[in-house]
Amino acid sequence: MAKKPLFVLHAMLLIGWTVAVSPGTLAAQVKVMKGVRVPESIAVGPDGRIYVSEVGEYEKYGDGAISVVEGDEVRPFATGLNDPHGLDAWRDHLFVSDNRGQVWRIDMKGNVERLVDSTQFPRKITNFNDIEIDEDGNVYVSDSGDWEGRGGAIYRITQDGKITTVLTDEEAWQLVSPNGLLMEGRDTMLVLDYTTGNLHRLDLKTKVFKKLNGGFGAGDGLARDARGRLYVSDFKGKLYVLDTPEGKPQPIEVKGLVSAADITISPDGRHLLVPDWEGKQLFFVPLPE
Ligand SMILES: [Ca+2]
Ligand SMILES: [Ca+2]
Repeated sequence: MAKKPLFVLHAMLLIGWTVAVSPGTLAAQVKVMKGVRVPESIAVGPDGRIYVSEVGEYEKYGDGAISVVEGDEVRPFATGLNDPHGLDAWRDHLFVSDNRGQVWRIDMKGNVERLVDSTQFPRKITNFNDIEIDEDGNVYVSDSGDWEGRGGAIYRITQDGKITTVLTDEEAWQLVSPNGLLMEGRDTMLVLDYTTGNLHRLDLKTKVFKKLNGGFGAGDGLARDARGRLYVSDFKGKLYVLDTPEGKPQPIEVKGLVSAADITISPDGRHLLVPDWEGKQLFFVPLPE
């Protein structure tokens, strides 16, 4: 009887070792959902389900949607949007920044209401990108600018549609193409830049804008897990994990990932959800140990 358990243990260790080092086996652990209509952002809704913004054809109005992941399918939930980008939830609504210059508020029945439109902003709108919402329901939107180094801005929008300019490229020259936004407590926010690949911390009270890290290529999305680790996506198809915003970025290799857009953590807290814009697919990547 003594020998058999020893043999079983040995076999289990071998299997464990194989799983841990074989790239093929690791790739199989990453779940992929294909046939998504140009996904940009992914978020967990007020009901705990996974929602994704689908741009459809870029620069085409009316064909964008927010869809919901149900089992192995991605089904339309709210339609008639333009080029929906950043997606986030607050209380019982989803909020979407639309690249064509709108911010949409969507209830849990899929009814779409326009919170604000481009004409209401104090500056010319160029490319609305990410969205982030603080605990009071203030909606922050990044405008990534005209892709030629001008027009970058971050705005704050209240739940009744009042708009405040938080920071512009005229106030901080390092704000070139702000994309991913992530709150850090009440008064500071992380800002990831698409053109420079730099990560900054913005003090929302003093407007101090400080570089923390860099080298993130076409920086797109930011996410934080329950352990406080930071995840950064590069639209050129790379993912990184950092223990702190100032820490050393560790790459996460995902086979077949083409362009990683705006990421989030899954409802079970165990996966990084990655919309792949050019690959038209969603990746469920297990978090590192
Ligand atoms: Ca579209
Ligand atoms: Ca984005």
